[in-house]
Amino acid sequence: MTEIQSVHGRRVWDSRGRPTVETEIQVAGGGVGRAIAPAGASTGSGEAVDLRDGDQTFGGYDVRNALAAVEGEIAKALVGMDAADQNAVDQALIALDGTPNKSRLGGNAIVATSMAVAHATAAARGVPLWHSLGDGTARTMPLPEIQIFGGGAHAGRRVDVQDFMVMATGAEDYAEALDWTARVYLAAGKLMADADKLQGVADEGGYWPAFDTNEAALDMLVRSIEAAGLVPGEQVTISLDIAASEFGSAGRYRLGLEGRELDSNGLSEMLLGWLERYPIVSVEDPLGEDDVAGLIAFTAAAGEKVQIIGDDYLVTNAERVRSGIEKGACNAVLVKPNQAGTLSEAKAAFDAAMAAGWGAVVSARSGETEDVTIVHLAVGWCGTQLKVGSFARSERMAKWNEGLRVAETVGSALPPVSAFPWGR
Ligand code: 2PG
Ligand code: MG
Repeated sequence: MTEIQSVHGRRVWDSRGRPTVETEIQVAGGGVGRAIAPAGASTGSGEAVDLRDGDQTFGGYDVRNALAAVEGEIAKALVGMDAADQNAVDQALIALDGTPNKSRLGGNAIVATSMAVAHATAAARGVPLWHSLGDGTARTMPLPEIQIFGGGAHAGRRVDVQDFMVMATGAEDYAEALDWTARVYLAAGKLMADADKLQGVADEGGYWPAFDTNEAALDMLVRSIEAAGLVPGEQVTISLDIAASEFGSAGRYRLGLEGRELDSNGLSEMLLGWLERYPIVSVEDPLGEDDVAGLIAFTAAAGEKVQIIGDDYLVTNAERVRSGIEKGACNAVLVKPNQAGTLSEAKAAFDAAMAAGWGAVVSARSGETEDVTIVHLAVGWCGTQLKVGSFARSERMAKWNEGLRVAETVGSALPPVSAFPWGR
């Protein structure tokens, strides 16, 4: 019923207007699944690498070689395999590529194929993907983490911090979390317009950060929550992705906005000060991917009360997650399937975190499409958090809206606060 019959690669376009890879798989019995590779801008050095043509076409971002890999080598290896055996398919993809970072066939070719296989299996079974992945055991929806201001590499480095986000931690359910976030997003837009700072949006749909300091963005975020008629710190909390690898390495950090340089301790102190002054419950990549000592020190100082997410440092890699757990660096992992390259590897990183009582946040990339696979992963794996970007632009809204559809079957309830690292 689920024997792979055909594998087809298609060139489609992402939210930055760049080419990307869509794979379509057909299995015996007629089930068809397709998935599209997303793309990061602030990538960790340990991620699976996309295969880009690197020639004159589309700034070197074209994917004809990756598509040729899907239609050629990958199709040849996968036709005849059982799509329902995701692990066997993923192992075949890993072996076929043969490199540690999937650079030969391309992380983009491999992740689109790996996800398409899961979709084809679900289609053959006649159930939604979340159900097919988790045997339908999901009973809660993940808590949305939603960007209000974009920054860093997603906004021409206008401010240093990459994502200023909110989480409707006091919301009754998933639907209410979206309602509250919509109110905050609208209120932020109005405040930006009133302050003559409304200049459009950044890569993930958050408002363009026309601020003089990083703190000014935090102040405006708190005011936006209040202006939406919600209580900061009780109903709606703040979550930041510092993405520190983008402005520092070897323990030296250059805050472009303020024109000053900080060492690892200095950056930590600045962030710990923010934790005192603002209702922040989650901080991603507070220090650079190579600053493990800094991550350990920051986790020791703040890990009891806030979630500390490793993105560039852990790159959705189970071994790295286990090493982070051992060292006490971070207490949560960001799970991006294309950082790992295959669904099985992403799931292994997710499982390693959950087994240790860590948080796990299933995440989109800054370059996205209408593909909604990550919503199904978060629900099907019984994940507790989902990060998709802002509350605008349809590559983001497609995912929040898919969550509303899934919630009609799963129920809209959110996980209890004890499920989160900041709630224990
Ligand atoms: C991140 C992501 C999403 P990118 O850093 O967490 O915000 O960005 O996809 O550019 O790596
Ligand atoms: Mg990040």
